[in-house]
Amino acid sequence: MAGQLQPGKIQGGLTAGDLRFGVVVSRFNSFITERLLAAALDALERAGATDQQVDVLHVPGSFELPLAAKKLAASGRYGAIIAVGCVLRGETSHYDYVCSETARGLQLAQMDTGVPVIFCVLTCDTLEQAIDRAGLKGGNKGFEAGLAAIEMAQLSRKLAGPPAVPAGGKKALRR
Ligand code: INI
Repeated sequence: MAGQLQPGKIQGGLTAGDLRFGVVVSRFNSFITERLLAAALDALERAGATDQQVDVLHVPGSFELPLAAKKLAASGRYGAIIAVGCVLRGETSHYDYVCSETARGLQLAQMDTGVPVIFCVLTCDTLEQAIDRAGLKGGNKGFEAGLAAIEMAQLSRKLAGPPAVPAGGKKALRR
């Protein structure tokens, strides 16, 4: 009969547990990125993470985020990496290159390593737009990134669990 299916639900929780997190932060536009960083750390702390579970690393600009994120991810020490940056449109096409390569590089970093890399890079036309997203009208994208890191780290750990399917089958991933 239709409507009886109760599919197994796989989801990551929002508690830090024993997971470790790496945060890589661009110094460029630090007025914004330090506010994003503070909110990301706030989210991790509220989820139960301690000083020993979080490492913060700074790089010159957003363009440098992917390499640092990949190295942190490849170290095997972290459940997730958060990449924090802010790119503001200028008068030339520089903005477009920095945005696209940063996004592409961060996606590659997580796909190559299998470690979640959270994209906390603002790409804005104006400083006002960035301020709105770093603690004003638009909330703080850093806090959202912290929560996303915890959820994806938890989820990745579940998905990496033993593939064995004992009796009870599809419920095996539900913990
Ligand atoms: N880096 C940023 O993070 N944001 C910017 O707005 C920005 N702009 O506009 O130039 C920027 N440039 C620096 C770039 O990320 C590299 O650090 C630099 O090109 C050296 O590789």
